[in-house]
Amino acid sequence: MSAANTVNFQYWNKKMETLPRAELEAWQLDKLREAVGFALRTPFYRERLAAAGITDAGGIKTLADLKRIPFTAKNDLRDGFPYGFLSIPRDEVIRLHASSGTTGTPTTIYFSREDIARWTSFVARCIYGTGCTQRDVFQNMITYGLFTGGLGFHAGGEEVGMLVIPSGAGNTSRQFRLMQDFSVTVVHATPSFLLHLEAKMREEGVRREDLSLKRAFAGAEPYSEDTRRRIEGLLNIDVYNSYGLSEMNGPGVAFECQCKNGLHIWEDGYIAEIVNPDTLENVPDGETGELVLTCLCREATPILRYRTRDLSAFYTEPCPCGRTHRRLHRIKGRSDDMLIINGVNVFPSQIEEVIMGIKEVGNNYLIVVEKEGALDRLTVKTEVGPDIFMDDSRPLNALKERIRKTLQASVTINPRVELHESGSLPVSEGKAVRVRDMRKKDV
Ligand code: DLL
Repeated sequence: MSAANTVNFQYWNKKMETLPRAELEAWQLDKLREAVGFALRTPFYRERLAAAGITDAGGIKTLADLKRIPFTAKNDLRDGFPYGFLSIPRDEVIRLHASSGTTGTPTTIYFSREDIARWTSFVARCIYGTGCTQRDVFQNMITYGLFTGGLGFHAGGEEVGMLVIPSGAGNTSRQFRLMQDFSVTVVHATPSFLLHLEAKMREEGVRREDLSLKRAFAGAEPYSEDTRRRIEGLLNIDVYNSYGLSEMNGPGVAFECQCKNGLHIWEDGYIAEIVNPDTLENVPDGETGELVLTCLCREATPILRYRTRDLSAFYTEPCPCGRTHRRLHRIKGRSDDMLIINGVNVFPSQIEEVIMGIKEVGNNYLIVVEKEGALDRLTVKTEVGPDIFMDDSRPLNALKERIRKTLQASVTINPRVELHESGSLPVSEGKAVRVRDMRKKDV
């Protein structure tokens, strides 16, 4: 990556970001003991850890003892709703966040004042590491409220000293107005909202030369490298991948540096493992598996060895930026996202990778799976780009056929392809809903 030769890397906390591995691991051991100490105050972990022979924090002698700690799953957190995982007195808690809870009971995370300060400094580290400074004007176009993306980035942006505009998600006309009025240089949104914004820009006659945008942070949902390139090309900006989850505070868990090649996971705040989701054994470095995270930076709600369901792999070589914290590959999807279509395993991310690589395809798409007799039928609906005329059927049919063939070659399933006019497929303000699996009764 040429960035190493051309970029002046900036670090929010150079000492911690470039800490030699041995010191980083000594720090982790110390923090893991603290986390286990807090966990032992909750009935759930007291029971689970005792069953594993851990009755006090001193039971953790080396980092290898992590493997003795049982995994925690989303359902465990749900079962503990609302206060089962709270490990400090209630009146020392200053905030809660909760996951969307689209399927059943939400999971709630509590924060002490120190927890918020630590989380904020991790988000500031992410933001500053992309080259932002206090001269930047930052429009936070993501949902505020119980969702962690809004307040998490808001606080991180202020910590860096940027001028933060809490615009929230949605309402593209107002977003454009704010961007122009205040010469916004940095935005934060889901990648699907950035694509939607770009399509709306053309509709509303806003040109990218009218904007002062230089960078975007995009995350909270999976997206492909082609989608990143597409957004970068259309808006003429740098897009940085941002990963996090409510159970681990929210955003600020892993982030790309100026090299834009893998996400540094902040190992002074989190212990990351990648396991085989079936055997739960650690996979060799470089191999894909399920990311398991232990939170080292929160006292109010300790969570140990959390099964994220997110699929990723570690990079094996160090990053040219000099940070010692390992990098994760772009999240491929969630193990529970995988579609089985007539016996073939397909990740929605594979489909996105193909269609976003075809330049005539527009910025929005939808994957529909349904039953047709005994068989499953995959339909990929995509919008067309602005240069394609919907009333000229010959080039449309040729495009459709090209998409179908490329998809078939990639996922080995013959899909039905539908082309739709730009702006006609549904858009959601938060995380995009890209898959409709009609085979499931509750859809
Ligand atoms: O999405 C936190 C967040 C806010 C991250 C803003 C980044 C930016 P949850 O709502 O709990 O938290 O959803 C977490 O979203 O387990 C992944 O499946 C997915 N996800 C988040 N970031 C990425 C990403 C926030 N960059 C779940 N790439 C996670 C792929 C992502 N998937």
